[in-house]
Amino acid sequence: MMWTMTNIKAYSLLVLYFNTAAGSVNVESDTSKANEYLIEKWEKLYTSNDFNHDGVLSMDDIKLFEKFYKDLDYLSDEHLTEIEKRMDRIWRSIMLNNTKEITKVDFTEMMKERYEADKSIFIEMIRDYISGWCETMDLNNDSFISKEEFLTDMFASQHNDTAKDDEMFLAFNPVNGRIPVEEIINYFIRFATEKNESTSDIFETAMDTGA
Ligand SMILES: [Ca+2]
Ligand SMILES: [Ca+2]
Repeated sequence: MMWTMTNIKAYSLLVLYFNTAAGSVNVESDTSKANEYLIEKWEKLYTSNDFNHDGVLSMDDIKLFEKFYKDLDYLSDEHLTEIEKRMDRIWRSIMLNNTKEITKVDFTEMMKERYEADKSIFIEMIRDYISGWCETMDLNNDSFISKEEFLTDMFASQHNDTAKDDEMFLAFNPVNGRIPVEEIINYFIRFATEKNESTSDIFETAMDTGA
């Protein structure tokens, strides 16, 4: 059969159709690679979560965090059990990948694999992590983080430099002395997933300055 202009047009449309269809599939399961900047931020996350500074992430770190809340002496046993249950789950499944301890290299490799496998599942995992964290931090359960709640959490995380913690709190632009939980969640998701180095990042800055 001779190729007429109509055949060619129909063929082009067909190619266009399949390319678009393939394109939309790609958007749904974005498997693009992590870049160096993102991997560096995951390394910073690892280091800032090594609460007992022994160079490795393990359950010991989160137990130290939980102990701080226990020692506060004003939370009910019920509330403390909730915190412990929530933080143990997050730590075990998200940070330690259900192992006893994880090295920095293995941690970033795990994050890279999760990120590259499926962006939307990765984002949901990060949301689960930071939401759980905020629920613990929000002691009076009003969906806002007061300076007192923020500092309590920083101390529990062994970040005891009050001046730096203050600076980090102010970086969130608190309104009437409080930060909406939703804002912290969004900032953290950006920190853990944004590949573009040019956007300023509250969490990264804080980790760089050692808050
Ligand atoms: Ca540790
Ligand atoms: Ca609160």
